[in-house]
Amino acid sequence: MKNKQQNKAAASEKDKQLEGHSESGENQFLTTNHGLKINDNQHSLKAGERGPSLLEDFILREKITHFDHERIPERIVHARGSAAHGHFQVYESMSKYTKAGFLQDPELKTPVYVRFSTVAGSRGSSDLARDARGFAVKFYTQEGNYDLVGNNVPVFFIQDALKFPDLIHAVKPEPHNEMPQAASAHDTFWDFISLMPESMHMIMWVMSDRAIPRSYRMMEGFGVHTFRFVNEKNESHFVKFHWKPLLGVHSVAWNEAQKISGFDPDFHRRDLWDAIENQNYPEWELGVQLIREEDEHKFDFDLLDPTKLVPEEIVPVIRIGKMTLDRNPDNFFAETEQVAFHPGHLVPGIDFTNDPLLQGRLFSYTDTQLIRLGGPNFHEIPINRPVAEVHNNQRDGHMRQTINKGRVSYEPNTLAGGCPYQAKMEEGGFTSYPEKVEAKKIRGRSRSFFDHYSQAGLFFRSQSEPEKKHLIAALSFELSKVETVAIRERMLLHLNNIDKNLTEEVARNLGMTIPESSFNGHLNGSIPADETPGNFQSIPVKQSDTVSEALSMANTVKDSVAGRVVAILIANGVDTSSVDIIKKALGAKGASGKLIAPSLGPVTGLKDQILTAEASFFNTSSVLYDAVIIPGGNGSIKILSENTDALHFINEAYRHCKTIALEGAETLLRATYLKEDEGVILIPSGDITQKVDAFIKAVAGHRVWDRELARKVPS
Ligand code: HDE
Repeated sequence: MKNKQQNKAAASEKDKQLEGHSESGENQFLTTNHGLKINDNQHSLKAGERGPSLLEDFILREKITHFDHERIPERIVHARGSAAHGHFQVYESMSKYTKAGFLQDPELKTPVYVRFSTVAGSRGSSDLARDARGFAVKFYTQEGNYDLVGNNVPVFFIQDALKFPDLIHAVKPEPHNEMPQAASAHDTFWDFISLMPESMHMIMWVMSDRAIPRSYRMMEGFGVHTFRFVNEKNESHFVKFHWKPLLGVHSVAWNEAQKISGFDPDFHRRDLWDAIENQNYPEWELGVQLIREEDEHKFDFDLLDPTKLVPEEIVPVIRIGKMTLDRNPDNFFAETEQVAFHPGHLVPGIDFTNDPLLQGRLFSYTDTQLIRLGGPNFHEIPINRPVAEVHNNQRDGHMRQTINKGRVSYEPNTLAGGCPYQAKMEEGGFTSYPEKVEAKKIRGRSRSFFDHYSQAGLFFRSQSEPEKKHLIAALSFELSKVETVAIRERMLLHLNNIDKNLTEEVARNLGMTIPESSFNGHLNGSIPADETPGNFQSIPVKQSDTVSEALSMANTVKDSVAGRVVAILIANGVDTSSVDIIKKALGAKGASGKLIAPSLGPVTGLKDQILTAEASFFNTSSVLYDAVIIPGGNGSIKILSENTDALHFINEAYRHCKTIALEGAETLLRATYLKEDEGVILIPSGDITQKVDAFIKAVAGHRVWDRELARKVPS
């Protein structure tokens, strides 16, 4: 009962804060920003109809000035993003491990705002760039905001925050000509990477299909760093956070990604928006890997090293709760652009570790908001405001919203009865975990951070054959765009420490041979120069043949088509009852079918029933759909088999390993490149009712990637 009230209170408090201003109501006059009703919004004030404009025109000046200041600086990284509202609920109390209030009671619903993003591109760049994705969650808990600011990759490029500006400068468009946009396939990125052996594990992830997701809804999320859970008794466990999507983890093909960037650069944004509008609410389970304090040094890597993951086979992921996104934002700028995440937004029961990357982040995020959001009061912007009460003596500053009453803005005081006063630990006051630190000041890193290749190898070995092939193709693509041969050579040396076969294939694609290890320059993160030179020989390479099934998307969930979009190709003469059956069957499973015809507008079916084409071969492409189905009807099949755009559409879907079903369409089949496999479903005329479920089941499998191996289809 108490929690129902709390749920309502938190939700309605957040709603109140986000209550929008609507311009569509009745009896609303157009006004200036100061409330003056405007009589003419069409003409500026002039000295005569053909005369000069007057400086006196305060209405013109107000409107133009506001317009001139509409933009704020975009995020330095993660500029391109999309977000949604939702809530989180824990499955059962985690009190044994943490006292965090939002992880105690299964009845408590905590509002969340989640922003997904790419990293390198500008605000207007394509969603489908090859890149890691940001996965930032703001929990509006009753103890204050908690932000879990993670990525869809469990590791990072670098081990120390000091290298972050270098990494980002290297990946961003090159400074002399601002090219290429939202792409790592250029010299400066690979120059830097080739000198940073510690980045090799993350390189394996970003060259894998994880970096071209099918949808934000089908991505895993990771907290990356090791954090701490702290319970009421002040006992700590190390914790790694995971988000597991209930739709499974799926991606598109690289050739497809490049084309989607042209056909619909908003592909992921649209997908998230449409899914929520259609009530296919995306869901993730929050998973934790818990490690006892005394086990900290039992791994063959350092828990503080953000370039390492803890294999799920060693420490299982326990699913502790569920997050559901069920409301689109009302205003992109006010919410998604102005939301300010920060790994330092904590609640009692969660704490940091000494991961040197995390430690640097704790400085960066407030600093960046000061410039981006214009001052120290960004926490007062509705999307950033906690539902917990805020009382402190902070005052004034740019755009202050709160009108603090009274004359006291200091502590301790007697004039305000001592308020606001400090909270004891048992009253919910935050205290840092009293970790013992005894050390000399040093600029350096622990030797336990020096193994840069083992987990890169683990990742590669754990991939399925199609995934390995994609990764090799991605590396070949990226390195072929690098003009400086010495950079490519250095990369081949690194790859050779990861997997010989991988390196040979990439070298072959680049028309190169693997060089002898001869680099004697400075490699970051190798054993320090006073012990051995910083070159390839000084980096330990361990041999192993272990694999981790959790690292391959081949082992993901494949049981849902919710939110998937299927292309239904039709032309005059189509069997409209088949179309009807397909649409209903897809709709029943939360998927949708889009009617695509040689031209937009009416399509006359059998028995003269009229359908309306929602898209045509002029304005759409197979890359925007998850699967293709061609309903029967001799007239329609004949037209489509003679239409080169239709044939290209089907062939391309086949190339991208999609499921394709054809009803009574032997002529059409013969005109395409298709060969029968588990993803090519031939339906005898009139059998659509019996076969449509088999089609939907195949679509849930996402892609028939093995087609590439068996049929030698390029992806
Ligand atoms: Fe960030 N990062 N980051 N980062 N990061 C930002 O903060 C930074 C890192 C991540 O949707 C910035 O508000 C440093 C790791 C996400 O608004 C900035 C370092 C991970 C988002 C910043 C890192 C992330 C950001 C830019 C190395 C995965 C987008 C604008 C020490 C765990 C959040 C902003 C959103 C955003 C700094 C490394 C995730 C500049 C200095 C590792 C998801 O403050």
